[in-house]
Amino acid sequence: MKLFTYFRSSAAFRARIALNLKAIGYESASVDLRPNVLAQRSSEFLAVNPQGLVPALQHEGTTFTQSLAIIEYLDELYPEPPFLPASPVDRAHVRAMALTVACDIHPLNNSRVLSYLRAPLALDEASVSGWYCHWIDAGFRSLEVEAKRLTGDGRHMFGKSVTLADICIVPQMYNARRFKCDLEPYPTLRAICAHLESLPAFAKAAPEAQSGAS
Ligand SMILES: N[C@@H](CCC(=O)N[C@@H](CS)C(=O)NCC(=O)O)C(=O)O
Repeated sequence: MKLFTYFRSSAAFRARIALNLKAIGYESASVDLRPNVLAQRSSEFLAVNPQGLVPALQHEGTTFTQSLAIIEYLDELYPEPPFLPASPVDRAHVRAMALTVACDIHPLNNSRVLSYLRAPLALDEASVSGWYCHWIDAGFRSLEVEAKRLTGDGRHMFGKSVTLADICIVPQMYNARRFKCDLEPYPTLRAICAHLESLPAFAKAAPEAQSGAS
């Protein structure tokens, strides 16, 4: 498998965690998202993913995009360990928490959105950070309540094993720290992430563990 990734991309971070949890070896192709490079908008990468976003995964001649679709593809291809619980009710809870991150927080804070705030909207860095942390807060407030209700051990978002919700929360927490958002109001999420980040599959997927991280 070949993963188009960027060390700092939180959506690619999700895919890297999933690949590691399934113990799938893969080749990494770095797509430099820095504003002065914008490799995601090159014709070469747009031929891989017309959306110009990472991650993208190539496997057996097919290219897959969207991190959650990639992760569910891997889960269907390699069912162990499962990323979703067995019952439909529990699966819906896990998916809801994952989607809170992937649909309600991340898209508002993606790099192209932040770039748009800087230019043409001319927001200064303090305002951009304020925007970032506002949407973290809006999402984390509900996730804190949900995780407190659904965790089985204070170390996982749902139950007592790693699920799709854990794969999504860790990269988002990483970025929230990077933007210096106030995380004091989220003790449950912080405790869960502290545990998950100690697991090899998560640690190996972290931005600083990627080659070319700077
Ligand atoms: N919903 C997509 C989001 C992908 C995405 O937004 N990736 C970001 C990095 S985290 C990206 O490639 N940004 C490039 C840009 O904004 O131009 C997914 O889950 O894969």
